[in-house]
Amino acid sequence: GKRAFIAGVADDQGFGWAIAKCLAEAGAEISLGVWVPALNIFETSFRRGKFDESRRLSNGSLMDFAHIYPMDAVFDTLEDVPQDVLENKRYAGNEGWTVSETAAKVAKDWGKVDILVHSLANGPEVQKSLLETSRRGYLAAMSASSYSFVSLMQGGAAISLTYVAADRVIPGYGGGMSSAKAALESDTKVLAFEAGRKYGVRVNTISAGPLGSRAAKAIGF
Ligand code: ZID
Repeated sequence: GKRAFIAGVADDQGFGWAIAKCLAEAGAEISLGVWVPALNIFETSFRRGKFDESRRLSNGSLMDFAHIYPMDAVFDTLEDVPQDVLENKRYAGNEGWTVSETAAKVAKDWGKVDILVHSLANGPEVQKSLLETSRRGYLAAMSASSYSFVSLMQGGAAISLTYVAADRVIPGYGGGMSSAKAALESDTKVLAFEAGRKYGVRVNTISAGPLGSRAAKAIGF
């Protein structure tokens, strides 16, 4: 079977979870990269059986994960992490969660990843119009939602999720999130060219329809 790493699952409500299920149905082994501050509640809920119903596959078995890693896709190396994050109590007790450290763990535990699924985005100022968005908020949206895809590319076939606000005006999709999706879509083409030649893999992005995930509810979509 194929090995799939899915970045951006923290409950059973989002696209990442749904994609995990499809891949599990198709016989893939799955590991997750869970945002560090969300990991504790995810693992607790998982252990207590909160997701058991939605883990059920068509053959009756429960979807399982080979590994669940804490990850924060806005940091590439430990040197990139500011002191306040290191000391944040939601990060304390977890280690090796930057992108490069996570990639090294995955390579050690698993070897090669066949499929990368990027199902994560974050725009701290998404509720502000682009006109009102600060530089910090804009760059944070790009870092979490666009560069994270570049950073996570480690040689497997890759797919991410985008939104039509990249090329049409969708009021309410602010904070630089429209910019971030436009970058993600352009990067998908360039990465398909580069990684296609370097690794012989495909790189794609799917423009998603509406799903009542945690992220979507947070912006009132
Ligand atoms: P989700 O909350 O399940 O997934 C986002 C995940 O990202 C969460 O698990 C977070 O913990 C994680 N995350 C955030 N920051 C970081 C970080 N720094 N490091 C690691 N993890 C982090 O929500 P989802 O399933 O909606 O989002 C998955 C992908 O789908 C994202 O790229 C979205 O932008 C994309 N997407 C979702 C929707 C939607 O409707 N849910 C739409 C388009 C694209 C959309 O907004 N009509 C109106 C709206 C839309 C479509 C049609």
